[in-house]
Amino acid sequence: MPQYFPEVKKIKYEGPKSKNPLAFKHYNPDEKVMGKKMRDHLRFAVCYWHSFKGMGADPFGPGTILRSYNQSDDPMKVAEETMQAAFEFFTKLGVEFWCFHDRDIAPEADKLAETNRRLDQIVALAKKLQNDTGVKLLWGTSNMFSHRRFMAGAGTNPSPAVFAYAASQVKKAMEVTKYLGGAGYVFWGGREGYDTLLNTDMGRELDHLACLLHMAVDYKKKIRFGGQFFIEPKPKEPTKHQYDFDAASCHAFLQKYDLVPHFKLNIEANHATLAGHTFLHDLEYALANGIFGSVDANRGDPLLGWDTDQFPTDLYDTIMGMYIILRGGGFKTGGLNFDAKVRRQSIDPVDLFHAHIGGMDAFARGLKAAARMLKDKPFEKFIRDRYKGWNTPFGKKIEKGRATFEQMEAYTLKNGEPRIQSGRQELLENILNEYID
Ligand code: XUL
Ligand code: CO
Repeated sequence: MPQYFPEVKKIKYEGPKSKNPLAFKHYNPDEKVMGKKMRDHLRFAVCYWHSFKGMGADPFGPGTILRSYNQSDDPMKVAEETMQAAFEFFTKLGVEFWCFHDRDIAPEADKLAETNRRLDQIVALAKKLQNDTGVKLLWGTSNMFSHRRFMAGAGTNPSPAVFAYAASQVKKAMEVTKYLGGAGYVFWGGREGYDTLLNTDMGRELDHLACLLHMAVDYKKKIRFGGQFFIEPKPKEPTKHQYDFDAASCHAFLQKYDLVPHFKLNIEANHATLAGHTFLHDLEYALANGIFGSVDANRGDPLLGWDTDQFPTDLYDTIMGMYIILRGGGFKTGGLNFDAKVRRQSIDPVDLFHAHIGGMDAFARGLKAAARMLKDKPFEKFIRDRYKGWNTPFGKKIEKGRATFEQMEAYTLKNGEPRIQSGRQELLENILNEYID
């Protein structure tokens, strides 16, 4: 079998003192943290679209990256060689999981039947490579945003014929995800939004999106696919406004259409920042509402207003992200999928390794620091104390919904001006810094 990354051997853990750029300094897969192996806490996945199909194109120019596995004129040969290269990469990097869109792994043909046949052919190869290597599928998904038929959306398209095409595509993508043993299936509404309200019936589009998701729920039962369904919030790009704007608007949508029991959220860091939140805000919202599921790990650039999908290296985000995730009980079916791409100037295959090693080490450091914080509980103690007034009979009565305005007035008239307390933000930020290493 040809080697696509001959210059790189299996990446090993060498510890924090190592200067080897092709070694982990912090991610030691079998080391236990809070009684569980790091690999089982972090559940790292490589995404196929950026790492194996993204060649560095941007709105101002075509790709800059050339790979030995995409040189053939035969698109099916390219698909096969790319899949071989991807599994060589997963194995050398030592990740447990991968993720894909249907159209990343096999090229679309003119007719759906032929497209599905091509997909089956490549999925058979993926299944073999999964069996040979032990690498598993974290989630599959369907690309319903690249082809021109989806220019006005998939589930929210004004045409029921396009809706039907989208549903057929989800049906097939769910079948192959099940066949590959996927732990989940993601819905990211790439063009489920609008460019102008002047041509859009928002209420009707939302109803249609819910119809598509209900059909998926029914089909999941029918084919006995046991994986978790995820919705991935994103506020805009490619459309001006996307309906799955952020964790809170996805939650409202799921509640309105009785879909909460069937979906969790796949929170992507750069999508949360595009929504004007932080990654941590959307994680916390999802956990507080019992809908956290998985993470698309990346970061944006504060000076660029779009989805730059950079590899995550910010330790504040990885520490606080892991702290929130661990407080919620950790990943169950989800994981940390690197929905991230190397920069346009990072044209060498080795750059793909540097990028993933950096992201994995950043989350490993986050995990270890979060575990130390969970042991000491400096913030929990402070927060518990801050809200302790609610544990008194007076506070409990309000929380249980048994209090009235008249009682609030009587209490205030009797007790006068409330005693207020410092929020201690500076102290808490100093404490957080102490956990960085
Ligand atoms: C796009 C994005 C997608 C989803 C899967 O911004 O994040 O790649 O993760 O469709
Ligand atoms: Co994503």
